[in-house]
Amino acid sequence: LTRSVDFLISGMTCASCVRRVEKVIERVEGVDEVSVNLTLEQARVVLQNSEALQQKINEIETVVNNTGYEAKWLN
Ligand code: 9UX
Repeated sequence: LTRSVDFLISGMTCASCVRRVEKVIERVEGVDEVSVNLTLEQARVVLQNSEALQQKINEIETVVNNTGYEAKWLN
């Protein structure tokens, strides 16, 4: 079972930014798929369903923020 979660990602200005954000999110345990759209400034993340879903969302925000961008969960 998986869940799709969307984030607003601020601060990306080129395709390399997009790849950088995708890579750091991909490394989070429990993440199955990541797709970042530069124009929409959004990331769509497919996560394995878990009872720690909110913690996973917080972790994704933190790794993106630590990479120099700003992620905000779109709930
Ligand atoms: Mo492109 Mo993004 O030269 O930080 S990688 S702007």
